Amino acid sequence: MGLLLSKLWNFFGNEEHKIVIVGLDNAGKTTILYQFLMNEVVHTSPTIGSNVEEVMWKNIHFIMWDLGGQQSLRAAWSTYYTNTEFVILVVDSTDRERLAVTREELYRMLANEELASAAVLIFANKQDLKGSMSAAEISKQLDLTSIKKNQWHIQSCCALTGEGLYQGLEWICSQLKKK
Ligand SMILES: Nc1nc2c(ncn2[C@@H]2O[C@H](COP(=O)(O)OP(=O)(O)OP(=O)(O)O)[C@@H](O)[C@H]2O)c(=O)[nH]1
Ligand SMILES: [Mg+2]
Repeated sequence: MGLLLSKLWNFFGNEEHKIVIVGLDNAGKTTILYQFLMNEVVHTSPTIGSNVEEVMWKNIHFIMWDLGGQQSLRAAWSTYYTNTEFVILVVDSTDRERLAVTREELYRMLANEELASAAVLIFANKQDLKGSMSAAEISKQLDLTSIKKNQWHIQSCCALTGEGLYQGLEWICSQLKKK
C-alpha cells in the first residue's frame, strides 16, 4: 500500500527533485534558473549566497538551487549537496582561460560523497557569442569521459534565447525514468 501511494504521489508530480546549479561566476547560472522559471531573460547581478526556485516541467517538480560562483563562495557549494539528485554545471563557453578552474571545481565536487549518485548535466552556455568553444571541445578539456561513477551529459545552450535548455532538462527527465 505504501508503495502504491508513493507511486500515485509521484504520478501527480508531488515528488520533489533537488537540482543544484554550479559553475564559475558569470557563467549564466542565474539567467538559466529564471529562464526555467519564467521563460524570460532577467537582469542579474552576481549571486551572493543562493537563489532557490520551484520549477514544474512536464508534471515533474524540481527544486533548483542556483549558487554564487565567485571564488570566495565556492567553498560553500558543498553545504547544498545533501539529497541532490542532479547537478547542473554551467560553463561560459567563451571563458577559455578559466576552463581549467571549472575542471578543478568539477572534480572536487564529484569527490564529495553526498554526490556519489548524482547525475551531472553540463551546459556549454553562451553559444551565441563569437569564438565560443563547442560542447565537444569543452567535453575534452574537462575530460568528461573519465567520469565513470556518475551519469553525465553535455548540452550546448544559450541562456538568452533559451536554446538547448529544455533539451538539457529532457536529459534529466530521462535519468529520472531510469530510476
Ligand atoms: N551572450 C550571452 N550572455 C549570457 C548568456 N547567459 C548569460 N549571459 C550573461 O552573462 C552575465 C552573467 O550571467 P549570470 O546568470 O548572472 O551569471 P551567474 O553564473 O549567475 O554568475 P554568479 O551569480 O556571479 O555566479 C549576464 O550579463 C548575462 O546576461 C548567454 O547564453 N549568452
Ligand atoms: Mg548568479
